[in-house]
Amino acid sequence: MTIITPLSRFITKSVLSKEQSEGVGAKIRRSIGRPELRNHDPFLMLDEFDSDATVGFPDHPHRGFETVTYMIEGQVQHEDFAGHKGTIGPGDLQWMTAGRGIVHSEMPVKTESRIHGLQLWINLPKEHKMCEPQYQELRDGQIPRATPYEGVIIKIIAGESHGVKSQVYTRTPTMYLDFKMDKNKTVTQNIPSSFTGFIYMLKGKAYIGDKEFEGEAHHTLTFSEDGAEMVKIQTKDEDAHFVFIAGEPLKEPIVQHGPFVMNTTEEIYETFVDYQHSQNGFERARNWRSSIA
Ligand code: FJE
Ligand code: FE
Repeated sequence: MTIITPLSRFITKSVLSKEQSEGVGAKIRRSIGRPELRNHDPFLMLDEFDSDATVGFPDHPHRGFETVTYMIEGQVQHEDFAGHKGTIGPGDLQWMTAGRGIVHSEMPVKTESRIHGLQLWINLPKEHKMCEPQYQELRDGQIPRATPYEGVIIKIIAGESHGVKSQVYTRTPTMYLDFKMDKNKTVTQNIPSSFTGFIYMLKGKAYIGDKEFEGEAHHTLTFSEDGAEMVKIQTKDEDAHFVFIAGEPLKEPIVQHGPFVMNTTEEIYETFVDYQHSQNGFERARNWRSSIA
């Protein structure tokens, strides 16, 4: 018997993200997490935010997962209940492991006319859900690039591409790549056979897989789960900008209540109690108010 492995993953679904409101007046396009894209283990949510600077995400908690903020344009300030504070500018990355608990505020720098970026929520495996919070912060210039061909630039936010590796530590094995392709280019991207993944298009058009499935801006294109270890991506008469995100599914039960993501309803209940009583990781939430919101 011969088993024929397809050359490239193919696209199983293409879903448009329409604009909606989140936080305080922020305009977002939800990719992963919207009704048609609910179960994408290990990913919980992907939002493309694109707003003016009058809006934001004031003081709110997280537990049990990671938030990965990647700026495209403009600047977002953040401040947490432990005094960790900073600004994320164009091309910069903030990889925040909330672990047992973070309360923070994410607000645009008020002098900016536009804030545009992506926030990805990655679930944590059971053994890491209650870990100490950690930040991995990289400026645009510190994120490595691969240029496999002229006119193809890949920023390696997490994982590996064309021999270039990211130093970001991923508790949930994750690849996060930012592709900028000129028109009429072809590139292949390796992907571990067990990973689930998708492309989120930011600009232009790309053709994915051997069947050349067309992807346009604000669409999420999910990969087949057939074990193929490569994705073929082409551009034709337009340049393209997209992110390629893939990860090892955790295959653990998920109980999510807004910004808390645990394995059981019991753990979610304990989280409410911990947050309410400022304990078990939320000690510093007591009477804390951010200075930026
Ligand atoms: C959150 C609603 C929210 N997408 N994109 C409920 F809006 C948020 C939240 C964000 C967020 C923040 C940034 Cl900087 C970018 C985002 C949702 O903060 F955490 C809950 N629970
Ligand atoms: Fe947050």
